[in-house]
Amino acid sequence: MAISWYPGHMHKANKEMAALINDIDVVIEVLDARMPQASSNPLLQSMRHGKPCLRILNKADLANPHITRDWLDHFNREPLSFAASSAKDKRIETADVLFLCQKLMRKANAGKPAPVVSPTDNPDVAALRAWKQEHKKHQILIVGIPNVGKSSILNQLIGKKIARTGNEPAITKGQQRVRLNDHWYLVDTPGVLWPKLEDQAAAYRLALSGAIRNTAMEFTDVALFSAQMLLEQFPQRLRERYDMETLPPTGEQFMQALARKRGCVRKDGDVDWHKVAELLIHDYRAGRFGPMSLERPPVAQPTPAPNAD
Ligand SMILES: Nc1nc2c(ncn2[C@@H]2O[C@H](COP(=O)(O)OP(=O)(O)OP(=O)(O)O)[C@@H](O)[C@H]2O)c(=O)[nH]1
Ligand SMILES: [Mg+2]
Repeated sequence: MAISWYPGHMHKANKEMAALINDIDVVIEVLDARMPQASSNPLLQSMRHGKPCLRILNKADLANPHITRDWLDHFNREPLSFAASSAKDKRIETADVLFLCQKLMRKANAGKPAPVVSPTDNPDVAALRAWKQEHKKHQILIVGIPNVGKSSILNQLIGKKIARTGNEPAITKGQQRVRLNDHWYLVDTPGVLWPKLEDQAAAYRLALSGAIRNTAMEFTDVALFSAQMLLEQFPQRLRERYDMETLPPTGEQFMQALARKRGCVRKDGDVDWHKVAELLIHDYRAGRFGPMSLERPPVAQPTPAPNAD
């Protein structure tokens, strides 16, 4: 079954973000460190209107730290973009976020022409304008897919639990603007996806991560996809987690073997597919296979030598 989840509240949230973007200084896009590609919203690039962007690769405790480092390098190579990671046990610091946001704003303003001061300008008015510019309140918009940890990051940056968080998608229902200090405001937003999830393999990874509401996906399909992927890419982790010396060759056979091993069987002896699917998916979400990155960044192209063909 194809995965698609774009309810009305996401359409509304996307429209509200687009309406606010002109008043925003920096966008923080929160990505899932295990799958930065699948969790990156393609609509955001056009919606950003060239605003600088800080990517926070969150849930880094669940990802392979070496691969997360490669992703950070990848995003740091983009124009007007910085990236940092954050994890349950090693949260990103407010001072670091503000430092990166200020740096991004300076970069963004560097290309802009200086305001023209007319010789007839009243010096008081000019001074007031300069003062206002200097003391302007800056706004950071926090965006990202559902359940990726946006509100947790907002709470961390503010230093208290202001935004509701929870381990299911669509906890945040509307925009919330919060004062961080005299100069900065943060705007938390509801998690959004986009109307058509073209890359269905990526959509299945999102479903596995917990970004798609349970009622919008078939648990068994997601588990079969995941079992096949884990068999191909992480067989040793499966062997260790489920204490299986040899692994069946296909995802379906693996799920059947796991069901029998863990008692996910109906009274009539048939496999309880929903129960065993839940077992595998919850084990992944809880990080019980150990830190695991499902995507790698594209290989960086070497910068050509000045006189290269
Ligand atoms: N392992 C781990 N879990 C995290 C991390 N950050 C947040 N979480 C958990 O992820 C779940 C979702 O967090 P939220 O902050 O509510 O996510 P959100 O992006 O605001 O979600 P929506 O508002 O529903 O879009 C919660 O159970 C958090 O405890 C992290 O760095 N590591
Ligand atoms: Mg939230």
